[in-house]
Amino acid sequence: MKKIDFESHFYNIESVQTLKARTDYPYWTEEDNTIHWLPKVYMSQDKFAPNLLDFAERRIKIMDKLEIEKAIISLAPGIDYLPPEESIPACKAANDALYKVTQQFPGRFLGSAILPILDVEASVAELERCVKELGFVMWQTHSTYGEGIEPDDKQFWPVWRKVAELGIFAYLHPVTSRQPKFNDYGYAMACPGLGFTIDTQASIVRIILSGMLDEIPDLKILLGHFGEALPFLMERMDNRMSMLDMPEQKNQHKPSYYFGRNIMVTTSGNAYAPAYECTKAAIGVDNILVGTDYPFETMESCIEFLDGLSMTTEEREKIYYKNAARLGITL
Ligand code: GRE
Ligand code: ZN
Repeated sequence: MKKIDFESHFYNIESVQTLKARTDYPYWTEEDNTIHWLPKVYMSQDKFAPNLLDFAERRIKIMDKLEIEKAIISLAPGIDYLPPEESIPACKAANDALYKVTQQFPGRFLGSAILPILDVEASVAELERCVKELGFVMWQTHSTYGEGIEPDDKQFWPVWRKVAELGIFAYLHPVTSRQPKFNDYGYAMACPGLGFTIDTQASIVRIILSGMLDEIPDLKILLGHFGEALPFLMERMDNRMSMLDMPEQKNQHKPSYYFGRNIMVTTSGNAYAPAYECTKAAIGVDNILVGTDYPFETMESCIEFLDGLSMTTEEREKIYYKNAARLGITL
């Protein structure tokens, strides 16, 4: 059965150079080929960089084998919240590099914009360029934009508004959390093992509570990892946040209201059948999409997991490609 992959990552050489030129976090050290996010949070790039950098031919072969008809490709390292003098040229270079690859394999690779988010005006202009001139379909954004700078801050709403206005969608992808609590045991806990999920979970809840989804009701946001554990917590959030209704909460509806209407989730990096069952029960099969998270996970392991889940053909068609049509993406 054909599939559409909403989470597939790349690096372009200019992004790598941007990180290598830095001396503040995050930076990339050449001697040991490692990205340093924070003092104890660093990751060797030996395993992943080759597939991230030189990706088109390798990726398409695996996609063919697994019947992944289309993949939306997004930049992996968080260069988007670097200071604008670095992020503006770096994001433009990444978007241009990605555009070339989408042209090399028309219809197979779809582009996701990366935006120099700390300059809102430049971000809005770059998003327009990416969608109108480069044909991109998504904005890959991150769970935090720096210490205390949150994606729900009102200053960023013009970018979120532009996403809805252009008829595309956003992917709220994790990036290294700044919370000291997660960071002294190293990258695995700080990042994909737990920190990613907790940071992104808090960020989407903040987006809900900020009232942004009431102000921009057409906005569509994707979350990875079967919704960052929020399906499991839905009743508790609805219940406690209504019972302790705070004046700071600007949302007009309970958190669960926004799942399905505004928020959909992917299967990325969470090959756990109980997580799938919970997600399906909590938010419905209509709101689940495929995300392989290649090359941080293998496409094979993701598809093998999904193929092994017990579900009807109709459910499988929805997850593999039919639900994508609600985001304007068809086979
Ligand atoms: C991810 O995208 O999920 C990811 C990264 C970097 C390291 C590990 C990981 O972007 O899972
Ligand atoms: Zn990812």
